[in-house]
Amino acid sequence: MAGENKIISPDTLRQNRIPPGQHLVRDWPVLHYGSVPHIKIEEWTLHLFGLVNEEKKLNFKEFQALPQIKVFSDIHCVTTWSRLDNLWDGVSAGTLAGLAGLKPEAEYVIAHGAGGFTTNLPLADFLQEDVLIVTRHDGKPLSADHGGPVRLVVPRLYFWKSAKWLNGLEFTAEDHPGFWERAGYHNHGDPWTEERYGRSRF
Ligand SMILES: Nc1nc2c(c(=O)[nH]1)N[C@H]1C(S)=C(S)[C@@H](COP(=O)(O)O)O[C@H]1N2
Ligand SMILES: [Mo]
Repeated sequence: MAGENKIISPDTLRQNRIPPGQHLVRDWPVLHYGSVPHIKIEEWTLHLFGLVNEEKKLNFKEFQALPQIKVFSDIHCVTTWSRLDNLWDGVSAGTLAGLAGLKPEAEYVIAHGAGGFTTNLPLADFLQEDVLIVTRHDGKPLSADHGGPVRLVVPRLYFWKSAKWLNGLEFTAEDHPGFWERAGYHNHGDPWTEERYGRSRF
């Protein structure tokens, strides 16, 4: 799937790119809990911690010095809108995992966003080649509304897994359901099998 340094998310190659129960939008809705934090680039850091060989805290300059790639992907929000044809720039999840070095016990990733937001995913989903820690969308710096300066993008899961205002990636042996997962969303969130809501609440 890799071109030069552009990854085509495999879901964009499906004959029908709209998962069941979703509809297409052309704009890009803004959705999150709470207010938008305005994070200065000079103050932003990304903490790689938990079950790693070498804990790291990267500033924006160090982050930008890592190999940059592009990912072409679709967005599927659990509130039923889908947005196709997004081009993202950033650093691959695998590059960051490799930088810190994962301990063999690591099975899950907890993505941390500003203000205490978390979302959880299995390491296997995080390490897919189209998972990106993003600084730009369609050629422009990511706006604060959409999670800038840096957010996570996990194209193959519902968009709530794509933590905005990302400031930490924690590698764990056990699963720790995050903010929306504890609020009733599904623990995994595959849009193709409609893993929308958790069994406990709905
Ligand atoms: N930090 C943080 N990230 C978050 C959320 C949030 O509440 N806080 N909401 C998630 C949800 S539910 C969605 S649908 C997407 C929306 O991203 P967008 O506003 O760029 O469309 O962000 C996700 N990431
Ligand atoms: Mo959402």
